[in-house]
Amino acid sequence: MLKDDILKALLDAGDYCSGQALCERFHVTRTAVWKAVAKLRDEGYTIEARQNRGYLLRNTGYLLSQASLDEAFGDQRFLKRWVFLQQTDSTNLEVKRAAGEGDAGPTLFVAEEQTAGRGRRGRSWSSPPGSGIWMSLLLRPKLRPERASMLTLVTALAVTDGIREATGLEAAIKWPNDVVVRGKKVAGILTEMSTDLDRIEFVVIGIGINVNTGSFPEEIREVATSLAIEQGKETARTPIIAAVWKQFAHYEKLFEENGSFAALKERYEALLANRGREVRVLDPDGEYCGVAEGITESGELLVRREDQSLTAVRSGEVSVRGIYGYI
Ligand code: BTX
Repeated sequence: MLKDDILKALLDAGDYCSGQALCERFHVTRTAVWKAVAKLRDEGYTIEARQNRGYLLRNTGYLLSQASLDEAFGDQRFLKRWVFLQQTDSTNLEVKRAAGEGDAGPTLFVAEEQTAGRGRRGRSWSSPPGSGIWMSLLLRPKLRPERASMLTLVTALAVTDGIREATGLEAAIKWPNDVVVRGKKVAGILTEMSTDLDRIEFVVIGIGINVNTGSFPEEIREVATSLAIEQGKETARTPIIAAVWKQFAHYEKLFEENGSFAALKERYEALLANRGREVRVLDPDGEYCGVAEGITESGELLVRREDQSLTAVRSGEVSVRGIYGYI
């Protein structure tokens, strides 16, 4: 196909390729070249076009592929399988389909683009190609269903430490399921589960990380950021993916061995952006304010209210938001 030939020519050139040279080389019109470039951009390739110079393929080292995942996961033992997809509706849905077909897990799906990326309570998650990490894990943990929500906390810890390890940025956790850098959301976690009577059939752990995103849709511009915006430079995604799952394997093992969050609590609280700050708890029975003091061993957020009483806020029951700014 013309687009594959053009991709190869741009990769080989490593520099600008004039549109005219591409036309002559492949015996096609300028419009055909332009259309092929548009298709490649749709697939997530960043291709710059400059008058008089032609086309330039950017960040070739930053592309995701099955081969780059194979290399990243070659010597780890936690994941049994990992699958790269150029495009999907949602990697959480990929996991559910795989689980329905009997996949034993742990299996990871990573997509370059999601057309129906989702957040909690039916909210949408912006997942354009070429810039982020959109991935979900299929896990069949031996946990009681009421403990499954703690996996969101384990994951937040893994994502935060993974980002810190891979980039050096001071990422922090906004309880329960966001990771923030300088008060803006850089990653989100969506944990879902399927139960069979009183047993977990499988858990889906979905993670979205904004890596090389340069700008966001209007409606999330105020709250969202990316690793590239915070670091002032673009970065390869596979080392971040590898760091997150390395951290996850470590923390999940500690969590499973203890059957509680006890061994993870200290590290979690050290990374907790809410800690010591005023928070507003949007409880369905009435909103209240307080200061977040930390978490309990079952993962609830401890909030000291104005009357000095201590309330343990359960995950999923409420949203917590700082009064000043987003955190
Ligand atoms: P959440 O419900 O906490 O956050 C969703 C909200 O975050 C949206 O309503 C919007 O305001 C904001 N938002 C949307 N897109 C972005 C973005 N790219 N960056 C920052 N803020 C954004 C958080 O839900 C859970 C998100 C999980 C996403 C992963 S991606 C892989 C997997 N597949 C899938 O469909 N979802 C998960």
